[in-house]
Amino acid sequence: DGDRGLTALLPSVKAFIGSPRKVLIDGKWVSAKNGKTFEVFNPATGQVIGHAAACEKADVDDAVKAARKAFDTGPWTKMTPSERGRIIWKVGDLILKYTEELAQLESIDNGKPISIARAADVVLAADIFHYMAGWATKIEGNSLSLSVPYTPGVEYQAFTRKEPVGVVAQIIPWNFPLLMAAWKLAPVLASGCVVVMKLAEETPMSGLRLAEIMQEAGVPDGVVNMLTGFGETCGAPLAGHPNVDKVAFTGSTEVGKLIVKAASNDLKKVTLELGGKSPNIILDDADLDVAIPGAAMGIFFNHGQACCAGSRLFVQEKIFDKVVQGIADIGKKIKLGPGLDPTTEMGPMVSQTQYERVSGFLTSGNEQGAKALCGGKPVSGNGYFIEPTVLVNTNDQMKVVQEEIFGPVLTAMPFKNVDEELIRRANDSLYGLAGGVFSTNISLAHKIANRLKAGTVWVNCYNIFDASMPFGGYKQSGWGREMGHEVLKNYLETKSVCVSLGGKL
Ligand code: TXE
Repeated sequence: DGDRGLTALLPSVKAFIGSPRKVLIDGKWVSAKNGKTFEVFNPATGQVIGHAAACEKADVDDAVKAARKAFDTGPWTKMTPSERGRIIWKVGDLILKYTEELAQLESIDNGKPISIARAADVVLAADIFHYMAGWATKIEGNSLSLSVPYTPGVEYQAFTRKEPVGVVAQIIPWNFPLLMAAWKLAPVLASGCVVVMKLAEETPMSGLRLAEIMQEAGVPDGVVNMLTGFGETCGAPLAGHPNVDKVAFTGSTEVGKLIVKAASNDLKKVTLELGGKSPNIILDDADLDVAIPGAAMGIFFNHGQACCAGSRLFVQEKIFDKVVQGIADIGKKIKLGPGLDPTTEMGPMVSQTQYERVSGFLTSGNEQGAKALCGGKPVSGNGYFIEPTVLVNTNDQMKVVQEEIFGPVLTAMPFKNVDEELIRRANDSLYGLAGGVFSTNISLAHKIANRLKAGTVWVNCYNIFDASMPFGGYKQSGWGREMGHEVLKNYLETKSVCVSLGGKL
C-alpha cells in the first residue's frame, strides 16, 4: 500500500492478522472446538484481512469453567490489592508501549483514522487501566453504628465488606473495539473479579491483542478469557450461562433487552450501556466559534458511530441558519478515506450492514421531506463510506429524528425560546445517554444541564471522556455506569458483618 501513501503496516501487525486468530481460555490460545472461523473485513475496501475463531457454546463452557476455577482457587483472588494494582498499571504501560501496533489494528479492522486511533482510542484505553490500578487498593466498606431495639444492653461491632461479585461475562460492540474492552476489563480487575469477554464479530483484532498484552503484564491464567464469535451462537450462551454471576453489555438497546432475558433465568446481575439519540442545544448567546465546531464534532466524531453522538441539534431561531450552514461547511470539507491514510479525517462505516442501515435512514429522511445541507448520500464504489450529512426541514416525529442512526447524520431543528417546551422536546426520546448545551450564559446552561434526562451533559464542549467521569444512560440507554469509581459498584457485592460483643464491659 506504500505507493498509495497509506501508513505501512508493522511486520508484527501483518503477522498478527496473517494467521487465523485463536482465543484465550485458561491462559492458552486455542481454536474454536468446532474448528470454525469467520472472515474479518477492512471496511475501507470490503476485503478480507484475517480470520477469527467462531466460538460457540462449548467454548463458552470451557471459558466460564476456567474463570470459575481462577476465581475459586487463586492466585488472583489471593493476591493483595497492591499486587493486583501493579499488574493493572502494567497493562496501561504496555498499551502505550504498543500504541502503533494497536492503532494500526484498530484502523484496519474498524476503519477509523489512524491518527484518531493513536490519539484517542489507545491513550484512553491505557488511561482507564492506570486509573483503575489506583482503585484496587481503595475499595472500602463502612463501619456502622447499630441501635438494635430487641437486644438491650448488647453491643455490636458491625461493618460492610466489598467483595468481588465473581465470574463476569462481558459482551462488547465494534465502534471503539479496544476502548470498550478496556473500559470493561480494567474495573473487573480492580475489583478482583474474573471475566469471559466476547468481542464484536466485526472487530475482533485489537481485543485479542489486548488479551496477549494482559498476559504479558502478568494477569494469571483464567482471569481474563477472550472469545470471538457471533451474537446468537456465542454471546447468548455466555449471557445465559448458569455459572456466570454478572453480565455487562454494551451494544444495541434491542440486544440489551435479550441480554436481560437471558440473564433473568437465574437473576444474574446485569449492567447495560445501550443506544442514544442525544440532544445538543445551542442558545443564541453561544460563542459560535466554539459551538459550530463543537456540534460538528459531536456528530461526526467516529463517523457518528458513537452511542453518545449529539445527533438531535436544537438551535435558537435567530442563529439557526448560520449555525447549520457552519456545520454543513465543516461536513463538506471532511476528507473521507481509508483509516490508514494519514490525511483521512473520516473513515467508512464499520460494515456493509451498518452502511446499508445508515443509507436506509438517509432515504427515509429524504422521503419524509428533510433537506440535506451537506452530504445526504452513501458514497458509491469500494468501502462503506457515507457522506457527512446535515439534515434540516426536520421535525420531532420523523424517523431520522427519533431513531438512533449511528452514522454521520445530524438532524437540526430551530427553537424559539429557552423554556419548558425546549426541555420537553430535548427529553422527547426513549434514550437518555448524553446531551450538550452551548451558551455563554452559565446559569442558564447549568439549569438546562440539570433538566436534561441524560447520564452525561457537556457544556460548551462535546464528546469529552475521562476515566474519572462516570458514563452511562437514563431510560432505555442502560443500567449502571462505566468509569469513575461508580463502575466498581457493578462488580462488587456488599456484605454486612455483625459481631456481637455481648453485654456490659
Ligand atoms: O449491535 P448488537 P449491532 C446500535 C447502533 C447500531 C445498532 C446495531 O444503533 O446501528 O446498535 O448494531 C452481541 N446475545 N449500537 O447489530 O447486535 C454482538 O455479537 C448476546 C449502539 O452491531 O447489539 C456484539 O458483540 N450477545 C452501541 C454486541 O452484542 C449478542 C454499539 C453488540 O452488537 C446477541 C453498537 C445476543 N442475542 C451498536 N446479539 C453503543 N451503545 O455504543 C448480538 N450480540
